[in-house]
Amino acid sequence: MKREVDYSIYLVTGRSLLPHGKDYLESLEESLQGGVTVVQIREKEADTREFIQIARDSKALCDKYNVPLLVNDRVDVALAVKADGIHIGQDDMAVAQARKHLPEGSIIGLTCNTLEHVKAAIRDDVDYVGIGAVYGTKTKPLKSPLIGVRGVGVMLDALEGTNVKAVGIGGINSRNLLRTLHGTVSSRDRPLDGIAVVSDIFASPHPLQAAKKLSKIFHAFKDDILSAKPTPTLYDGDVLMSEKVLRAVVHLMESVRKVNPLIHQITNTVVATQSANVTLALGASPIMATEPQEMEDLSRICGALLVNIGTMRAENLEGMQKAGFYANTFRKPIVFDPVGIGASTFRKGIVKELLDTFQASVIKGNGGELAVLAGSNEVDSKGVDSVGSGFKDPIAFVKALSRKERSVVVLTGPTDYISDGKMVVSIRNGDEILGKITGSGCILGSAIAACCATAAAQVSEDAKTTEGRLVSGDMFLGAIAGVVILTVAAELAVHRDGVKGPGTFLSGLIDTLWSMDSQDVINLAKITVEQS
Ligand code: 3NM
Ligand code: MG
Repeated sequence: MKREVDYSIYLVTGRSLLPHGKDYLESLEESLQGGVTVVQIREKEADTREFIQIARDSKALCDKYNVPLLVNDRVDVALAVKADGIHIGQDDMAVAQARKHLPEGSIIGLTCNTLEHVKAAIRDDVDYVGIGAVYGTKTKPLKSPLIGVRGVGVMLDALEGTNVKAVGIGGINSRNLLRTLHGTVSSRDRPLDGIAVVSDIFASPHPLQAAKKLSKIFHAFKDDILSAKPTPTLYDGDVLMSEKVLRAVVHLMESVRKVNPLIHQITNTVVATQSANVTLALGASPIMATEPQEMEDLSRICGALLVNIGTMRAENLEGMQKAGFYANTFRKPIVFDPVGIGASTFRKGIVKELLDTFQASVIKGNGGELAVLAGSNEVDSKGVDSVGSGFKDPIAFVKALSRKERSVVVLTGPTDYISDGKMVVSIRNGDEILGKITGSGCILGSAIAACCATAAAQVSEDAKTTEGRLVSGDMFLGAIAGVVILTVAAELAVHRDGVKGPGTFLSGLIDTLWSMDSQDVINLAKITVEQS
């Protein structure tokens, strides 16, 4: 009989990382008390006799806590101490060979750095794969490129329909764990079965607390994903009614003025002034800060973060990554605008780095941008603009991208499509003149961020107990409201006294956002819940 393994908190030992004065077995025992569920003994320096002694002592401790013990690389050591199994790397003994030597029912895990490795692991019928490295790590010299959270999801997709379990490894710690778990879920909703860590536990002077922290976050995430709670404000069961959406949008618009959220925006130099003015006109407050050193402080106090790569320079990357990292840490909504992602290899690389660092709540872009993000060549782009008529099936497209990125997705165009991965809402408002001012898409990002910040701020204390979530509040509603408010305002602004062309239109738009009321939105909004 094969032992049933709980892979959730998988500790890989690292004696060389122990803090000064901390004993190995003491540290191991504390980590077991803190909630480690499986232990792998990893010894890269020890000679065979020492390795066996360490493994034997570790096995006795693991038995005491009824936790399975695996040995890294060495079948002989595993046999000598009657370990529960073995963990092998791509350069170690072949899986089939290891299995031949080990007793029936032994657990076999394999390190996988690529999709090909994962496919081979399935053919070899291993019990679990260790997917890494997710992030950079100082604990092990890496021979293959970092996978990144989004790369892990692709590998988890490949495990669909198999019994092979998966843990992520490399640079995972309590600060990035929740974001890691959310970011690695596959497009078919398969999460990691566990996370493997060395330094977060072994380098800690308090391994019990370190393990406990990881375990708490892991289980909060698991509870949340299993409960699959519907988005709080918009749905009646599984049903979305456009009437209800409209009422929620109007209510949220009024709330922005009451809540007056602070919106941290790292945006491009072309639109920074008008983005700040639009934010103020909506009743929110902008702060346009870019210095990496102040990101932690700002994340604590802001209501939402907007990241826009329109005039991206390499030196802005650190600030954006820090801002996003802390926004996830403090559970603030993030609106991400991958402006002109298709224009250059540089921008494409930046987007990958950013989305591997933070989990966006809303991603917005035009057809060309979102096509590149999705890896589709259905829509072309020219610089920052989209070319041609768009997707054959925009509804299916936004829904699929939303599921893949696990973020609300806003596809802008003559009709705007918004999806939370479950439903799609389309908005048929706006005016052609929006295409005649620069950055109409960028200011839409500011409007969405203001609405998302307000939606998050309005969540009742009750709903905040969903600790497994990266943000509370209805980001789908926030995205819809931002689009409706800005596009309805554009329609009104065109007919405003004194508006004669693009220049006066921009001032007219800001004035309209400032003075617009609920009735305007109720009269003009064209919101459709798409049946897909
Ligand atoms: N294997 P930490 S990364 C043992 O990518 C190991 O296969 C990796 O250590 C892989 O949790 C790694 O301290 C080290 O980053 C993980
Ligand atoms: Mg190895």
